[in-house]
Amino acid sequence: MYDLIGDIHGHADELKALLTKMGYRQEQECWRHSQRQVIFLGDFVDRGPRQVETVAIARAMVEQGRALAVMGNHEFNAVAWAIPHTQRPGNYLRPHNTKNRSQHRAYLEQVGEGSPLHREHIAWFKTLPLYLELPGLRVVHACWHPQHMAVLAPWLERQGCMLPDAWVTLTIPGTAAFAAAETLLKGLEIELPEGRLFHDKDNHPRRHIRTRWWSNQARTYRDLALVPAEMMERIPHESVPVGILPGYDGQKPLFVGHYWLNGTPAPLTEHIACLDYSVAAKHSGKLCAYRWQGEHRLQAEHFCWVER
Ligand SMILES: [Mn+2]
Repeated sequence: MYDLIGDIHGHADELKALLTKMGYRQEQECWRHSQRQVIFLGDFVDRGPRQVETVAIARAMVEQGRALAVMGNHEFNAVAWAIPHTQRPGNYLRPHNTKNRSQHRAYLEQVGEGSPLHREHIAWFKTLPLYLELPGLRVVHACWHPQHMAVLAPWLERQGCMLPDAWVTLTIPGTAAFAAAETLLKGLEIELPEGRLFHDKDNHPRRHIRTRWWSNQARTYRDLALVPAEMMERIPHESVPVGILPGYDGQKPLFVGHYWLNGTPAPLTEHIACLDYSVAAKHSGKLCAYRWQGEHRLQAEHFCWVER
């Protein structure tokens, strides 16, 4: 059975505390449990103070068969940052501009940009699948979207990780494959009606909202927006176009990270749990897990977390 762990973002101390709380012990450089395995939901790096140690713990567990893991948008970006752009010498698949560098700076400083360890990390990130479909459950960093998964199929190996040739296509905006990878890793964003925008917490104008993509009834932009409560009023209360959301079939429980939730961890729906409880947020947060016992219907009592 599996213990699923949400976005860690370099908070290795909280990761060790959470593993300890769940009965894992460190032996010979690897955390293990006699009966259970971990599934990491991605976003190991960026932001936090101990990113190298976080990757070391997760990687050792994966390599020794004690854990599975999927890719988060931060690992995807880290790989794209490190791959030279063959058509534009001196450039990279993810542009080294000020905004992208500031998002990635803590990681680059901790790992040593261009160091052998950095290259090892990138090689390991490339092995992470974009999603996992296991016998009793599903795992993806942000959005389970069967249509986009079909678009991505030609770019993935059987184990779900990206083929070497896929990186160029999946990092260049404008293709269906790019949109598909973005959606799985960052969630489904929809554009507001023509001419509408809202200002986010940093007062940046936004034309797109993150959505509760799993909702099975098309309703209004405000109903579907996944924004902090205090921003909700800025989202228009107009109907969304029919068919814009994939919904979720509920055939198996689904675990995601990514959404920076607050409050007491609980399932989003009967069949979907988000385990990102903002461990890397400015003031406080939690590192959150779900201790799955094979159930189809998720249970609030199976969440387990440590405070930062
Ligand atoms: Mn994320």
